[in-house]
Amino acid sequence: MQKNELCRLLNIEFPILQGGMAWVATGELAAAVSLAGGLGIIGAGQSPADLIEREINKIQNLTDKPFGVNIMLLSPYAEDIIELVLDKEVPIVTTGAGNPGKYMDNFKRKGIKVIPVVASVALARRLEKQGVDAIIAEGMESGGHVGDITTMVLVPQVAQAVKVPVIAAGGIADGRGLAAALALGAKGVQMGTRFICAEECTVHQNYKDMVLKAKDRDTVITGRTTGHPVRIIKNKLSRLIDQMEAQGTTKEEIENMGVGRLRAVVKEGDTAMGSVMAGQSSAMVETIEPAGDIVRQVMAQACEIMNNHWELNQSCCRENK
Ligand code: TUI
Repeated sequence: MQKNELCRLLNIEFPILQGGMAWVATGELAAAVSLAGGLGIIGAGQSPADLIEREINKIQNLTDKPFGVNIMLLSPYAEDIIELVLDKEVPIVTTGAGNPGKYMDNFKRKGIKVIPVVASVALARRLEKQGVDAIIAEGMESGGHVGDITTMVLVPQVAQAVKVPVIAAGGIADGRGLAAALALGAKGVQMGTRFICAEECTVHQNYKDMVLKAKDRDTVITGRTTGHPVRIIKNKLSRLIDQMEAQGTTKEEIENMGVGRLRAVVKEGDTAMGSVMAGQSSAMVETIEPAGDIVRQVMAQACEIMNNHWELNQSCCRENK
């Protein structure tokens, strides 16, 4: 396949980004994705800069290919991470859970490509004016912190509203999702949940097993009352938070309930009281395989789907001429 606009912008072979999931997206995972021709992204989450520096060192020792770091803007360490990516010559930054506008000049001065995640058309428009290089439009099917619009509805609207390339995220786990995203006007996809089950992903096996087992209705959005809704796989923690919300427990108490819970499932495999962040596409993840195989399969399946529509495409074009 020829490179498209997004591949040229990021200097990658395939328009497939791996989500920069906190604690989950390590240097090993990101390296495997970048080596296969996609874009691997390290998730800085709420970790201090010294931990993320180690992950950047890992990927820089494993490959010369482009990679990214995701900066979670609600993190108390966000500014330290920004210093770090400026210092380490990280080529691409994605941002989540906020507006990276005030840091744009610093990134641009270093030639860093900036790709914010948005969950609304309004923010996409604002950020394009501030000079971002591309935009990830993330639907509420995603895992972790989510907005309230589905991918199917958000992506075409963002693609119409901005000129920079749009990357679709949320609910995409295979080539069918990539083909659909391209049809909606995106130039590529970002997948998180599918890569939790990559061989190179170092999370606890219990976390991977929970994603593999999940069916269509097994995720839920928790913490709506806090203003930071988070999609996780249903478990004891999600039921407890539901109860607290129903009883009118304060926002602070509910937020405190979540502290350290993602780390607990990633490191200790606590699937009962851990925050098992994963998207609705968990139901479509069935195997653990190398990240490179995932990238190649997704690409091959999307190409096959697009080719299969060749006849239909020809007949429509004739009829509509
Ligand atoms: O950021 C994510 N996913 C995340 S962050 C995370 S850690 C966390 N834990 C508890 C509470 C909050 C975060 C786990 N998963 N995805 C990108 C994303 N960004 N999704 C939605 C947004 C978003 C939402 C509102 C971006 C900007 C925004 O508005 C900013 C503004 O100023 O208008």
